[in-house]
Amino acid sequence: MRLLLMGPPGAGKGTQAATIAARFGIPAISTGDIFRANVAQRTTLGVLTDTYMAAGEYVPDDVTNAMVADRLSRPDCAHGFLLDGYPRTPQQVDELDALLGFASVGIDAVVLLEAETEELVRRLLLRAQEQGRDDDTESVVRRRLDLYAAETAPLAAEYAGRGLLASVDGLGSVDEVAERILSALVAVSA
Ligand code: B4P
Repeated sequence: MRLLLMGPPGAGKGTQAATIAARFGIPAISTGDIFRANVAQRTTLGVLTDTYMAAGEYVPDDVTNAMVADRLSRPDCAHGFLLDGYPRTPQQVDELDALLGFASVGIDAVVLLEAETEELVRRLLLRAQEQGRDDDTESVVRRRLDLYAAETAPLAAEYAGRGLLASVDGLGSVDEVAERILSALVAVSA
C-alpha cells in the first residue's frame, strides 16, 4: 500500500499515521517529524528548516522534495509507505508523481482528515501546553491554517479527480477516527 495522509494542522494526521501504517505493515513517514528531528539534532537540514517551521511557513519545495526522495529510496519503503504531511504544494504533487513513476499508478489512496477550524486551534493550543512545540502558538497556528487553506487544501481536488480521495471526519475519539479511516480505505481500494 502506498498511502498519503492529508489534512489541516491539528486534524490528527500524526496521531492516526502510526495506527494505519501498523495495520498495513508499512512505515509511517512524517515530513514534520523528520524536520523536527533534524532541528533537535542541529543537522544541516535542521538549521535550514528551523526558521520556516517556527514561523509556520512551509519548508522550500526543493529541500522537502530532496528529503522525501531520499527517504522513499530506502529498503523499508519497497513494499509501501504512508506519507504524513506530504505533498503540501503542487510542486510536491508533481515531484511525488515523478518519483513513483507517475500519478495514480503509484498511489493507492489519499486520506483527507477534516475538522472545523476552532477545533483545530483548540487541539493545537492544548498540545502547546502539554508538549511546548515551537509552532503551536496561536498566531503561528493561525498562519499554518491559512497556509493550508491557500496551498494544500486545493490539492485534494487533484486526487479526487484521480479517484483516490477518501474524506474522513476527524472529530470524535482517536479510536473512532481510526475506524473511519480504515473503513474509508477499504471502500476506496475496493
Ligand atoms: P506537521 O508535523 O505535519 O504538523 P501538523 O500539521 O500540526 O500535524 P501533526 O501531525 O503534528 O498534528 P496532528 O494533527 O496529528 O508539520 C509541521 C511543520 O513542518 C509545517 O508547518 C511545515 O513548516 C513543515 N512541513 C512538514 N511537511 C512539509 C511539507 N511537505 N512541505 C513543507 N513544509 C513541511 O495532531 C494535533 C493535535 O491534536 C495533537 O496534540 C493530538 O493529540 C490532537 N488530536 C489528534 N486527534 C485527536 C482527536 N480525535 N481528538 C482530540 N484531539 C486529537
